[in-house]
Amino acid sequence: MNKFYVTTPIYYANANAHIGHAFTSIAADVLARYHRLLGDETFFLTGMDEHGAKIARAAEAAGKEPQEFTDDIAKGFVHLAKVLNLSNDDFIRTTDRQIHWPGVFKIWNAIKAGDDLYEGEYEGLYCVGHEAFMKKSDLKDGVCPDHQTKPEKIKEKNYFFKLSKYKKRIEQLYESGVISIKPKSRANEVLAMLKDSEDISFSRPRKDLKWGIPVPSDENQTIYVWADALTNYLSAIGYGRNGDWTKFWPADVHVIGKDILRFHAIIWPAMLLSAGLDLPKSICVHGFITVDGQKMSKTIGNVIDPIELIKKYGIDPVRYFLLREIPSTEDGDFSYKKLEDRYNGDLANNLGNLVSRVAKLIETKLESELNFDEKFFDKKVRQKITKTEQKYREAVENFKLHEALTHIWELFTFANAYIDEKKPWVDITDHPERFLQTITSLVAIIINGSHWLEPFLPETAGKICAIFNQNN
Ligand code: ME8
Repeated sequence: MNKFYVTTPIYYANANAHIGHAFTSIAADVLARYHRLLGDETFFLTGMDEHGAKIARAAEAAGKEPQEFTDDIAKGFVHLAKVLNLSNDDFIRTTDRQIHWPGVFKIWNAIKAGDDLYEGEYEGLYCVGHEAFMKKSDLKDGVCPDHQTKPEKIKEKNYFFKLSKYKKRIEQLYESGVISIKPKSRANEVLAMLKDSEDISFSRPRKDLKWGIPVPSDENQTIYVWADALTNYLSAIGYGRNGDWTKFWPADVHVIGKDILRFHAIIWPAMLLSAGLDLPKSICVHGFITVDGQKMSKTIGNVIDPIELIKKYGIDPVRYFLLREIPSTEDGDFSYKKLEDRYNGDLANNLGNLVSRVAKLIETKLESELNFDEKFFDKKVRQKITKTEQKYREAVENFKLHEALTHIWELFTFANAYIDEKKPWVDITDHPERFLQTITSLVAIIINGSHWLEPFLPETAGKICAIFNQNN
């Protein structure tokens, strides 16, 4: 049996989730469910990134202790996972001292033992929003273009990680495709970013960053975001604790947004190489969602709360909209109008009508049992189903989830047209064999289509299977 391990980023516990987070999680859920359908032993991980100055400040602003604050935010994300109908097997939190911290200590020590950490003095411009140092050239008019804040000048003692030692090997990973990045165009971005990559600061003074994991054997330093956050992918499956973490490691897919490509495609592989661990097999990178053409922001007041959206439209219409309307690897736009158009056009008119037309024909006109024997099958339909499955699988495996849905819907459109063309009700008395063939072919389309739909719209697929007495 194959194994399949898929992850989402761990989300910052500084604010509640928005549809961007929901999109990443749903996309990863599709991959997990798809691999379960194939029979692979699957592990799907999501969770929270809870340390750092940004979170400590958000807690302070809310008048709470950081742990209490992150507990509340994490509760919201756990609830969202349920509402999104995610099939995650685990939910990791970086504040978990039993589950996460031992893994972080272990990777830190492994990197140190490989002589890849050294003490140095860091002087630079620090953006709290990014939790990262920035170059002057990254700024626009002296402020961070993403957060519109002036970075702080910082001079401090840090441990540094010898990232530059791994540049050549990382370059080869992408040139030879050892780690496959989807879409491929992002690999070129990684190679360009790699050219500017230098050793990175791997810890911060404890006095400036109290809300974090202490460096083993140096209580004056706190482990910085890289070793703390990225290690979640290992700690969750048992790295640093007892247990067979190699059962699922290496990750088969890290699903991420384009904003954290450098962390996952350069820093993470370098850490793993240094610690002598296997590398993830692929990284699927999606774009960003805008709202009515604008960046989502609290200041503009256009942040879309997925829970509210689902309350209004139901889970599957929201999953469908995000997975069909937003091209998986590019930026896409959310609007209520687009969501409603997709809902009415694709779900209600196309799929909804198909299911009710065929169910009604069976209920009112079919007197014999359905028989899926080849002779009751229209060859044209058989070919259409096979071709659709091939295109669907290729699309999912290339992280083109919107295309996979397009292929399924083409099949449903075909089926609706097939009913119009065959007019099965005309055949009931004079050509019962032909009637049976048409109905069998239509039911086969619906059953196959809803089977492939399960990873995308589990609730809808389940309902359709129940109507046609099939187990999904
Ligand atoms: O970066 N459209 O956490 P984060 C689509 N903790 N996706 C979006 C989005 C948008 N407008 N905005 C956010 C962090 N995302 C770190 C990650 S991983 C070891 C550490 C999604 O809460 C997208 O997946 O800022 C992006 O990569 C992620 O949320 C960033 O989440």
